[in-house]
Amino acid sequence: ARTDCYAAVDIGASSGRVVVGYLEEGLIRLQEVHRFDNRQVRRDGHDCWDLDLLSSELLRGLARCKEAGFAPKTVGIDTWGVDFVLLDADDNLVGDAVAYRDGRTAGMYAVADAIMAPEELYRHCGLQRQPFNTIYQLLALQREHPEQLEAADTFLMIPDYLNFLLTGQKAVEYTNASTTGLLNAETGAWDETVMAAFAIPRRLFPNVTHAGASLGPVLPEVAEAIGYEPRVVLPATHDTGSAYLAVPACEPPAVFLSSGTWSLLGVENRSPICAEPAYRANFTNEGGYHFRYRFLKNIMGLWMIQSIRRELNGITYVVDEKAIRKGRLHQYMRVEGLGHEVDFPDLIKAADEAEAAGVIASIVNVNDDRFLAPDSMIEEICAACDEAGQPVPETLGELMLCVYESLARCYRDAVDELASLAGHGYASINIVGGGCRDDHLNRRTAQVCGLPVYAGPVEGTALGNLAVQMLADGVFPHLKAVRAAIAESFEVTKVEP
Ligand code: LFR
Repeated sequence: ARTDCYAAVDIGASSGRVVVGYLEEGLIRLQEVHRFDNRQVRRDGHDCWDLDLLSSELLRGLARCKEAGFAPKTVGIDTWGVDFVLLDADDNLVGDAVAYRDGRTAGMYAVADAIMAPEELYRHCGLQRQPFNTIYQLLALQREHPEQLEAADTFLMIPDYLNFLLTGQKAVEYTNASTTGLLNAETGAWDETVMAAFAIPRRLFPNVTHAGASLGPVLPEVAEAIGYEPRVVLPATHDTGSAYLAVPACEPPAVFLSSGTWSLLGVENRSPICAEPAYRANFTNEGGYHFRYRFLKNIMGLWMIQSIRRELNGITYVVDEKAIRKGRLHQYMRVEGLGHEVDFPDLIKAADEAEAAGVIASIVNVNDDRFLAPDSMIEEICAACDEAGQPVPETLGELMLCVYESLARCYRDAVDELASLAGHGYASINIVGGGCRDDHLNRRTAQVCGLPVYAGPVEGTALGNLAVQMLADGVFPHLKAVRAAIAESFEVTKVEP
């Protein structure tokens, strides 16, 4: 098997993949060896991640590398941010890995604001306000299950936990830790003032470790199961941190957009911006690789489109409860002539046709929390249109046009905010991630924002993950060199406004 290669395990809220990367004649080559659907399970009244599913798919994916002829030198794991597990002194899980879209944080803004004003918290942590930030999840846990916090010995985020399963080492990686709301934006260390104010026990939190660090070889039983013995290296374990690393930054100054379940729109800065205007615009300062900061905004993103697709196909995202009856929405939306499972191209086509037919899109505020985890995304969008006195979509095309136009306008507003915060305009939008394959969205983004869109690479997150492993192994001397190799190795499509 080929050994001069690296494996990126990239797990998003909707799907996970294992991608092997290696260098061939100076170009970076990728091979996807495993892909799976992620999902949540309902436990003890909450939507939770299925850790058994994640760990078994992780092992299966690593084993598939070998089956595909690779025995990667190192493995790096990235996932979505903010979510965590607690381990007791014997390393057993305490409680469930509650998922960030779960409703447990309802009411926690009020609890938190009574302790520390949100602008003060922002001055410390520089994190955009989102109901699911780890700090609000921990406040919810304090109220519902204080005994869990008492029984806990260690706080690990999801990728940290998977790394622990692979190596037995407990480390909390910096980029993902920066999504907790507990890390000081300036120092990059746990903010003890914030932790003390919110009575979050500092003892649970291992000191932060940085991307590029090695956690050593996988445990013998893991090596046995997968058929080789890689070392585990920390990439930017926050998927968005990895994705931003892979942005080729065509036509600067460029706005970056990592497009997946979320649309993460922003720029890369050398220092955090925690002042009042950034707070008001609700931009975040997330920690990036090698002391870079992602100054960005979360936009609801493809989640809305993924949810519509799942709903039309009668698939549930959360297993057990909240099941959506198959067929009901088909009829309601009068989707005709499909006769097969709805896939993304069908949804794009429906929007294209509605646009060509001159449909005027209804517009919703995609960043309204009502779209975070509605029982029915379709009904939620229709209700939002209705409440705003706009035509309620009656066909799939009208619905999709509404989502696309609303997303594109939200992008435009965020670009405008960025420009006014930075004091200068931007020349282009660089989109990476699965969403950059959506031609309708690319085109409308270019048109509505009035900027050229550069779309690609699609596997941005896995690439960014691999980039840090290659840097750690000395394949490239510095970040600039990897980025140049990425720009040269992957096709980027330009879409004119
Ligand atoms: C994207 C992402 C975002 C984060 C959200 C929740 O996958 O990591 O950056 O805000 O998921 O963790």
